[in-house]
Amino acid sequence: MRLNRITFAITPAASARGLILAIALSAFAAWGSSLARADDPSVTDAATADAIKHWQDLRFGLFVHWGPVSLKGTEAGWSRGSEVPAEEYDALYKQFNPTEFNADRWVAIAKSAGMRYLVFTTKHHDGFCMWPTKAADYHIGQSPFRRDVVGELAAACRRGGIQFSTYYSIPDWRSPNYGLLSPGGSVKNPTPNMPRHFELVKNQTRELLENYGPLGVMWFDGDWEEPWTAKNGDELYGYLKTIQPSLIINNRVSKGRLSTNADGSPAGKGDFDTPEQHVGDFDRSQPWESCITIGERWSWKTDEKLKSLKSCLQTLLYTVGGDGNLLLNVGPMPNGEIEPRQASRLREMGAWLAKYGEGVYGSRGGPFKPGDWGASTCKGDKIYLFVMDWPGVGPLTLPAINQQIVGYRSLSGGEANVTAAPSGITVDVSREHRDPIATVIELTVSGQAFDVPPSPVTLRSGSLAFGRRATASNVFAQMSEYDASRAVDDDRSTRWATDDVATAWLEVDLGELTTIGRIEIEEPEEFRRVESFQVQSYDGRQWHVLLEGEAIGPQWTREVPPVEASRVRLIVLRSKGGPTIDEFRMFGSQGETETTP
Ligand code: FHN
Repeated sequence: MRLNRITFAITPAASARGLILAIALSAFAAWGSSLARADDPSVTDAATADAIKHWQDLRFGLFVHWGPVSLKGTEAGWSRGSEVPAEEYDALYKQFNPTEFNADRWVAIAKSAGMRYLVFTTKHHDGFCMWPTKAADYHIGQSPFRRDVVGELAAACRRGGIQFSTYYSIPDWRSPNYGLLSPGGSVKNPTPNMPRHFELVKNQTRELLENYGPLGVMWFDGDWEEPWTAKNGDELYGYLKTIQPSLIINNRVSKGRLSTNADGSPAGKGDFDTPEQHVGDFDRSQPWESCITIGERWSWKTDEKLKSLKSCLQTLLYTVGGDGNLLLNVGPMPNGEIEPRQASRLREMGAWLAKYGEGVYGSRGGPFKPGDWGASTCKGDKIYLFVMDWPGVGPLTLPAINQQIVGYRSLSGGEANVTAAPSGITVDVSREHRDPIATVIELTVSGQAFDVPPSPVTLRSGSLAFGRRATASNVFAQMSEYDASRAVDDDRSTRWATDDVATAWLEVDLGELTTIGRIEIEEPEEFRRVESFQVQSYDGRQWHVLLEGEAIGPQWTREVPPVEASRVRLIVLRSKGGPTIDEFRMFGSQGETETTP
């Protein structure tokens, strides 16, 4: 229990023994009252609820994956015993001396991005601790660097006024007690001792709270591994709340990343959901945070391919529009610096947010749900529209709402033109003032904007595949959020994704013979992997090759001589990594764009 600073008005006559006794009694009282508070579910829930509200208002945080593995430029944990022999990996700390590490500089970079909290990997699956833990013999204090990285970061965050949180991996593939070993948790430990591992987890997470707390979030990882049970997670959740009632704990303390399992059963404990490498679904009931990399990897890699400014900012806007937080990850270099390219991308984000980000912080998602059109947030009597795509030159049509629109203005330049009718709300800004990242329009309504019922906005592409039955040869981890239907939903914030396969197919059933004159395919900017593909059509008797291509990219469009087809499929013949497609669209001789509320 971290003791509050205890001060006494001490008369010269007070004896040292009396002072020690007074401090001890006061400390015991503080400890006892905190336990009492933590035992009282109403107070603990209130503490958690207040902490979650504050955390949600922060909206945007920096995730940092860093450790001695940065010397190899490979993934933390996962490369131990695969790209890097385990013995070599485990000795990396002996040469780890990041002389350019400066916690205040990291915090300054986070703040320049508009980030308001920071989550740091105190211990990843490789078991190395970035603080001088007393509970294990494998930590930063034994490296040439010796300094307490976690402690310096915690202090710098406090100085910088941003919330500090700790990532802690439950899996420890180096530990003789954990149930799974390297490479990548793929080897069963013949002599595990999970009760002892549980004690290590409790002792180390208590150290983090007592030495560096109060923390914002204890960010656990490792939910997918079977040696750890939901019962372990629930017990650990309760234990940590007795140490810091206001602590927020993510749902990876238990099993699963969403609050309900695929079969609808409730998942284990956790204060927020943790969708990874994608924007979570719109959800105002369960707090959630998407964790996403600024490049392709979590840890440092020399030739990392960074996402564009547009991709990073639109990811943030889609996330807050869904009522979620975004935790955007960087992997610092072995010398302790955040790579200048990544720092620059973050500063660019901050520059845009400084001008147009009013609706990002302290707001809630909706009422207009995210979609191809963009996203929206609300705060007080304001609705913020982040329009990312327009139906051609025309205005955007939004569903009518149950409140009056009493004012509007463009925050990103030009004049907004807004009209409201029972059929819907039309919103327009002249083309020259439409921001390529997002045109930001503020609506003022007659009541509390959060009370407007959420509704979808559909920017119909006119694709004949829209909503049609789609199937695929492979779906990532069999997860519905990545199934074939996500490639025909006219929603670029969703995608069909696959496991790490080199070939795959995606097929659309049009229901009846239909004339096809144009094909459009969209591959996510950050996952361009297809190297060779075909588009084939089925005329009721046999398949015909319609088109062939190599790279797809963000917008691949080809006209074809009109052909009759009842089914159309994309066959990926070669891909570096599992192919993933945002949209697979097909049109008659002319595709139209229209919006319908
Ligand atoms: O295996 C880890 C991975 O290295 C990274 O830390 C991510 C971040 O959320 N979590 C696990 C993969 O889901």
